Amino acid sequence: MDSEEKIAVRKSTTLGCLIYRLISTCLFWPKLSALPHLSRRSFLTVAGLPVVFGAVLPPGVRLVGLDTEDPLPGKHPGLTILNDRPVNAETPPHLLDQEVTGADRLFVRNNGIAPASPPDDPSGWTLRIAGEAVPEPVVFTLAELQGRFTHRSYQLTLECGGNGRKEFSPPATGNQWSTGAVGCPEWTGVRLRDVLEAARYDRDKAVYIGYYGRDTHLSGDPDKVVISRGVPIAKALENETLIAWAMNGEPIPHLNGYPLRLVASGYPASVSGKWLSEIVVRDRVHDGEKMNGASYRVPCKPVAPGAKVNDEDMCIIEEMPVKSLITSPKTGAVLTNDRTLPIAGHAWCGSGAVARVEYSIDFGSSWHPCTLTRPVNRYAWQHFRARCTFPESGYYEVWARATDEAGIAQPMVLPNWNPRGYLNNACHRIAVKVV
Ligand SMILES: Nc1nc2c(c(=O)[nH]1)N[C@H]1C(S)=C(S)[C@@H](COP(=O)(O)O)O[C@H]1N2
Ligand SMILES: [Mo]
Repeated sequence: MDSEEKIAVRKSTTLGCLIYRLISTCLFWPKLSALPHLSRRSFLTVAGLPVVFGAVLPPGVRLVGLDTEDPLPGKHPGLTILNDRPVNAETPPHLLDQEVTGADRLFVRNNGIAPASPPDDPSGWTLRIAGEAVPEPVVFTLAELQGRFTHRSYQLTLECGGNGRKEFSPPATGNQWSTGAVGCPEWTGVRLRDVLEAARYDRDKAVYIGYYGRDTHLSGDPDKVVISRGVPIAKALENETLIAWAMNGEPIPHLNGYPLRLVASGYPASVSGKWLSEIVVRDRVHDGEKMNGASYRVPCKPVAPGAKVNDEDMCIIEEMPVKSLITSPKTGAVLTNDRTLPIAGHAWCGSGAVARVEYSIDFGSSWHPCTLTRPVNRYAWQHFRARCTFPESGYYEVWARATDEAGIAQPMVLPNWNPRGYLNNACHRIAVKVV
């Protein structure tokens, strides 16, 4: 997306916000009109100037000059906004060129509306543990979770199952993510396992867990669940499955689930419930919102692009496939005095580690090794580097390809078409001009 397009998106986003706010403020107008005396509007100023006709400004109309509200509070201005209601924004590759993703750079994927008034003091936030495989529901406050259980910190990669959806043909509905619905910050919290044990969950009955969060459905209906997904109990009990309150040592950004969220890395990030209020330990596969139909499910066996697939032939996505991203240089780099170019990026996969990353400058005819770090802990992304040498001036592409420990490599072209456009792990490519 060039900068002009981005401005257009920002503008329509702002307009969307404006209309939405206008409608919601109108709903509250009876309350405002009940106020005695003149509305404050007559005394409004904008940038130090009195709003001359402020007293007759229709209720609910926001002054354009005041419209400085940030659609992505706490986020880097370089994120690409895909949607503003619900908020969805992805991170361009070059902004992910940090070993540990900055909290301001982690993508945002909301299915509903984030809780309206995040608590200043979250210590009283509650998490309930319930479900068929828990003898008696138990409620913990955040302060109790923090006081009672051992704190753990891990770098954990989160990737939306729909990252890369944009490439699907025939296209898949949903956010048209390109490459940026991924990141790997450091998370701090307690092990879900420790908390489930404290709630005396039944090992023989437990099959799956499911989460609930405090966001609200787009319809505004308080009884409608936005999303309630989960993981098999074995995944829930892994050391790295956390109930987290911090990202990079600070409270989790509001848009990423402040003050408490689940982080179960390696699976599509949709299992990592935000604004976490409840975990149920189920005696069956969790059947919450977005566990069924085409949501986060793919055909159990490959199908032809565009095929219609019956519900019973769809399987829940579990481990994410091996993938990599070139984060430096930015695509479109121009080399002037030199024919060598250092490249860098990250590689990750949903289970085990990435065994190697290679790069190609001749459209995949030959591949050259990159250096690759070991993950600092399971599910942390790994970092690769290489120095490309170009034989002559002209247009090139640098392609990167990761291979997991099982020997499975990223495909060059879009793999396994599926109705909702999940799991695109095709190789990332950047353009380079050598002059
Ligand atoms: N409560 C709640 N949890 C949620 C979601 C949501 O909409 N509501 N979105 C899910 C999806 S689809 C993804 S990809 C991740 C995104 O996490 P992030 O916004 O922190 O990057 O959160 C998951 N957890
Ligand atoms: Mo997602």
